[in-house]
Amino acid sequence: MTGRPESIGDPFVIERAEVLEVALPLKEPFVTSFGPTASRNVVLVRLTDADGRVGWGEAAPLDHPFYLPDTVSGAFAVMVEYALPLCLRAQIAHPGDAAAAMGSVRGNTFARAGVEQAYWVLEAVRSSRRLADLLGGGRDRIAVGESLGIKASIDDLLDEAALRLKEGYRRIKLKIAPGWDLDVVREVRSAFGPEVMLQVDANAAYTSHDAERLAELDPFDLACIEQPLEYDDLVGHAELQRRLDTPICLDESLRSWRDVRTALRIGACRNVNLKPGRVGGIAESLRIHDLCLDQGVPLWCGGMLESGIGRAANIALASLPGFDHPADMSPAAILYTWDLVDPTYQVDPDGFVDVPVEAGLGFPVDEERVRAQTVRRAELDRRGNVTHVDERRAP
Ligand code: OSB
Ligand code: MG
Repeated sequence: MTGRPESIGDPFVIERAEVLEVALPLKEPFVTSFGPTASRNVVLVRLTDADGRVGWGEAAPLDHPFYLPDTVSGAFAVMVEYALPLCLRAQIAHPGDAAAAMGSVRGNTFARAGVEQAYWVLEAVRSSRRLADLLGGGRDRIAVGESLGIKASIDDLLDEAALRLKEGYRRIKLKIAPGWDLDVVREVRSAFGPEVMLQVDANAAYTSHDAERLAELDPFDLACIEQPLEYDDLVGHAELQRRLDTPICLDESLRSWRDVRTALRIGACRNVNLKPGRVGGIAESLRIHDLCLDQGVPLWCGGMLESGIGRAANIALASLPGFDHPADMSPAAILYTWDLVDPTYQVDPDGFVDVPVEAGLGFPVDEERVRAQTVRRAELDRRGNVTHVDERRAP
């Protein structure tokens, strides 16, 4: 069990908190069953303590409310108006205390996770430890797969899958939707053979009436089918799982430890995608990790197309022993023209990403780029009062 990681124990003295909405230009739109994600902004938190040490966090909901209700604008507002003031006005000696201080906030998991990450990183900086060590992670590298969006043609998809497999990626995940499912899976399976680890992600594009069609995926030996039904339909997933051999993996439906416990108890899934942002942060993620490890449930770290700042938390988390399937962790080289950390991480020819050896976040933040790409910024003082807001819709 992971337990509560120890801290150095002194209360944090935060002098200044900044919230920055930063534009990250995607190389090409990421297309899922809910449509294309063409623009991608993230919300960063930058905490400065009384000794000038800095902790970064990232909230990475999508810009639009088509994946979950959370949006970039909503996260920005909740962080400035509630999440940060609650933390700044509380006694926080351990990052877990930040999660507790925000306990009265319902939903808004991405906003809470972004603020909480900044405290974890600050704790890692002030104790000169690697973020992974702070969380109890043991591995020095993590296995990664790619999540492939819906493409213009099956040939385009086969080309990209071939490229990633050649580059060493250890698993391929295909986005599916009605009309882009059985044929696509059949072609990919026959092109790359039975050895390739393959799974699909529907992003809630099906209904319980599609059970028969989804059962036709069973012969393709998929590692899982991710989130076939609506985000708020645990019972529907439990009924569907009874009709499928393929394990259902839940993503959107799992927004807390309690959700995961319920889902496992009623048989709504047999596989768990854990994204720290989606469940409200790292402290909640550690509890979910322990639950899955305890129950022997396959667990893997999902992604939200984060910048390297958010990905750093995912990498540290995925170094824990319960993560037994490859993570969605495509590097900036695939998704973006550049990253907000420099240097960023790469995937080695065996399909692994190194867990950074440096203390703190583990990657140097490119502050100049962050400032240049900032479209909206707010600043709070040590009492949680907003002292500055500015908006600049340039990038
Ligand atoms: O459903 O897992 C998802 C990206 C944005 C929103 C939701 C999802 C995804 C991905 C990409 O599949 C995973 C990644 O960050 O590489
Ligand atoms: Mg998903």
